[in-house]
Amino acid sequence: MTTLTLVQGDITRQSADAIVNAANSSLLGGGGVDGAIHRRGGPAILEECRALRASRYRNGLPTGRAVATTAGALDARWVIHTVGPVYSAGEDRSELLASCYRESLRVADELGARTVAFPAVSTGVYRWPMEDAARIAVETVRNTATAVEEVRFVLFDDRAYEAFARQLG
Ligand code: AR6
Repeated sequence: MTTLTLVQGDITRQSADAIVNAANSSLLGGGGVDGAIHRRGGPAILEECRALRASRYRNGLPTGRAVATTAGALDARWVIHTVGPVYSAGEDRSELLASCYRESLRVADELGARTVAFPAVSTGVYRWPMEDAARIAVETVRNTATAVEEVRFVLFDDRAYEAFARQLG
């Protein structure tokens, strides 16, 4: 049984077995959550990301997939990097966003993580409407079989927190 919880705040301040990063395919960092995770987690994370780019993901990590690295100086054992889709009004990319949550939980299960903290993937730079992103996130986690005991959504602002709270009911 997986418990879904909500927290408002900075995901880099969370204590969890795994912290999910809203990365991009390059795995080499960026703004938003990604920038914050690399800043606070320190260079060990980027080092492992570079090694992944030189081996398993020469062409980058595809959208909707997930891969784990060390969490460096964060209060976690692993960072799970996932690549959300850029929102498109003309094309339904919901399945790719759902895949980010499913794949991250699959990686978490492989690692044996019991608590996993997620940001609202794709809702920043990638412009996914918050209400819809919250629905996809919550529905997908509820419908995924996993040994993870707690999935914690860590929302940066009131608007995001309230959108996820409405979905949790
Ligand atoms: N903790 C929790 N949530 C945060 C934090 C934080 N420290 N910082 C931002 N958010 P984004 P994306 C929220 O843009 O849309 C990067 O450059 C933010 O308010 O981080 O998936 C990557 O390298 C928003 O609700 O990720 C990619 O190029 C949510 O986290 C691209 O952005 C996601 O915003 C990925 O874009």
